[in-house]
Amino acid sequence: MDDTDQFLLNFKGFNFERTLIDIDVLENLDNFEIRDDDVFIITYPKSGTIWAQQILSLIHYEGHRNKTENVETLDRAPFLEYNMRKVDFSKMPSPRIFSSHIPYYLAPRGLKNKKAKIVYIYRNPKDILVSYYHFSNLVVRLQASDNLEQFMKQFLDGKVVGSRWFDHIRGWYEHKHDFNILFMKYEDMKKDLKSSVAKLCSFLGKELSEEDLDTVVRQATFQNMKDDPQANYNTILREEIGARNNDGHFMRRGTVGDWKRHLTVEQNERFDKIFQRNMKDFPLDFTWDLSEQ
Ligand code: PPS
Repeated sequence: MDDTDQFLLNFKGFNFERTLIDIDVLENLDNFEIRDDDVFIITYPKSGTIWAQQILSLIHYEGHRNKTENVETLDRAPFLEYNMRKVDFSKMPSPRIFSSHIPYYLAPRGLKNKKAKIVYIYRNPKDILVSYYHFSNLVVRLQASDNLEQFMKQFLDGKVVGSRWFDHIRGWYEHKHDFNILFMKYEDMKKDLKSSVAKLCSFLGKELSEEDLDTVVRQATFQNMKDDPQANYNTILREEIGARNNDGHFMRRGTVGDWKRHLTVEQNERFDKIFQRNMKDFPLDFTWDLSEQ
């Protein structure tokens, strides 16, 4: 048995986290009943999932915006495949928000009638690599690595939860016509959160006043989310997921270009070559550093 097998469960060619996954859930994904007003946040891990959970919760729920309700974003936008709290999805009020890392080919069939909406958040893969490296060393359910080099090899080979980043984004993008999907770039959200929230509202068909829009933006900044127990995942990490130390957080740095502090020149060049090979002619562009723009 490969070391990674202890942490990963491969289902139809895609790696899931072994201890959190329920094989019955995976086998029934195709038939999962979709409502027309469902919204799915789909991401490759470490691309801004919990950020999107917070933004969509703030857009949809007045009680989240004005803090009159104390509900964690994990409960507002539970994971479809990692239903840790065993929520009965059929009892969730509409519009339901789900989060998921699944590849396009495991998406419930009902999403293909293009009524329910998908928000796909993507991020430059070097920052994902660095974020994922720290996260894997933090979370007991993921395989720790001795150094970034070791993790980079696993990441590029797809021996991680979410499999190969290249396949995930390519798959969703190349099948975008099968779904009602909006692609949002993490770095654009970072650069201009207000415009990004406005774009999301327009896609979701949700009209917010200027004041509400500002409230969403304020509560979705990195620092405010980091301090917000409903959004920062600190309790979930320590009490449900399990952490190897007390220092790490889901809300780690939240920046663009952190990879420059971690990758050696050689690692960066190797990454670039593999990126070019896999993403040649891919239409979406990536932002590697905000100062470059
Ligand atoms: S997971 O485990 O897949 O659900 O992780 P995910 O939420 O997709 O990604 C975590 C990274 O997103 C960053 N994050 C943010 N960045 C900017 N602004 C806000 N508000 C925000 N919220 C979360 C988080 O810090 C992780 O990135 P890194 O680079 O590790 O800091």
